[in-house]
This record gives sequence, C-alpha cells and structure tokens, in this order.
Amino acid sequence: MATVYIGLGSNIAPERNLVAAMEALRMALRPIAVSPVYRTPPWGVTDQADFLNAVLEAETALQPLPLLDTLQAIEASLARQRTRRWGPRSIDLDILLYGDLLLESERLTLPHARLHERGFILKPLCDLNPGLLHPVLRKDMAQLWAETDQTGIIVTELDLCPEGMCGGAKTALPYVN
Ligand code: A4P
Ligand code: MG
Repeated sequence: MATVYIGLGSNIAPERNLVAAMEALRMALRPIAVSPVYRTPPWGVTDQADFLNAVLEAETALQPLPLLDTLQAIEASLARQRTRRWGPRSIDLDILLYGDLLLESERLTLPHARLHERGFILKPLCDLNPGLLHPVLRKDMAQLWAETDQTGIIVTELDLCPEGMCGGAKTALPYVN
C-alpha cells in the first residue's frame, strides 16, 4: 500500500465536478482525509474563471501508472476535454506525491513538477500534513507554503467528505496561518 496525495481542480461547474470526482475517487482508492476546498485565482493562464481546489490523502495498492490511468478515466467520465494547456477544465486530477517515490517518465513525473510553486496545492497539503517532506527539496509543506504567493486563496464551505464517507482513519484539521 502506498500513501498518495491527489490534487483536484476545476473551473467549469466546479462544485458539481469536485463532488463527482471525489465520489469516483472514493470507489477507486482508500481515502484517509480530504482537505477543505479553496477558491483560487487561475495560475498560468490568467484570463479564465477562478478554480476550486482540494487535495485527497489516500492509500492505494495501485502502482503509479495504473493510478494515473484510473485518474484519467475519472477525468474522461467527467467530460474533461484537453483544449489548451493550463486552460479551463471540468476536472483535473494530479498525483502530487506517491509516498517518497521519485519518477521521471514520459507520462508521469513524481512528485508533481509544479507542486512546490503553487499555493492552491500547498495550502490543502498543509491542512492534511504540514510536516510532510517534499522528497526532492527536503522542505516540509508548511515551509513551502510559507515561501509561496498566498494571494487570493480563500477557503469555501464546500465539504467533499460528508461524515463517515471518507474512511475516517483520521480527520483533517484546518491548518491555521
Ligand atoms: N503528468 C505528468 N506528471 C503527472 C502527475 N504527477 N499527475 C502528465 C498527473 N499527470 C501527470 O496533463 C498533461 C499530462 O501530464 C498528462 O497526460 C500526464 O501524462 P493534463 O491534465 O492533460 O493537462 P494540463 O493539466 O493542462 O497540464 P498540466 O501541465 O498538468 O497542468 P497543471 O500543472 O495540472 O495545471 N490554477 C488554479 N488556481 N488551480 C488549478 O487547479 N490548474 C492548472 C493546470 C492551471 N492553473 C490552475 C490550476
Ligand atoms: Mg493535470
């Protein structure tokens, strides 16, 4: 079993798509905890709607590439269309971390190549596990978050983990600045 962190992002019908993606992820993985959902300004391509972002911590017996296949199948089932890079999307599911694994292949880079520069990933990762070490940079998520642009990242009321539906091995506590 590996502990993995999956990033969820959407800026097309984001509430509906995040809820639907989490439902599918709950079937495919063994959820441990889910972060709060954040409203975040678009990164990369800025002339598009705000995103909703969250992170799921889970256990899985899937190896990295079968896990990526599973995430891409869920994206496809939610009508994800790849139009332009970093452009609007119904759902984006990224493997942020797969245990301590380092991997650089055509289809998959682990940890996620841009994890450490993105507040919309680091904030929910901090909520789940602030002491989690980035296996390449050897800094924990709290340090990386402190070093990142935190502008406009706002917590929402959306709850992706209604009580008792996420495995319940531990509860995510909101990380306070
Ligand atoms: N790939 C490589 N490594 C991974 C990984 N660790 N996890 C490959 C998932 N996929 C990985 O991704 C392109 C290819 O990356 C995949 O086919 C896979 O083989 P994609 O989802 O098809 O395309 P993309 O998401 O547009 O490109 P990219 O470079 O993955 O974009 P990002 O980095 O995911 O950024 N702003 C806010 N506020 N919130 C967001 O969630 N998301 C993006 C997308 C841009 N701006 C955003 C947000
Ligand atoms: Mg992606």
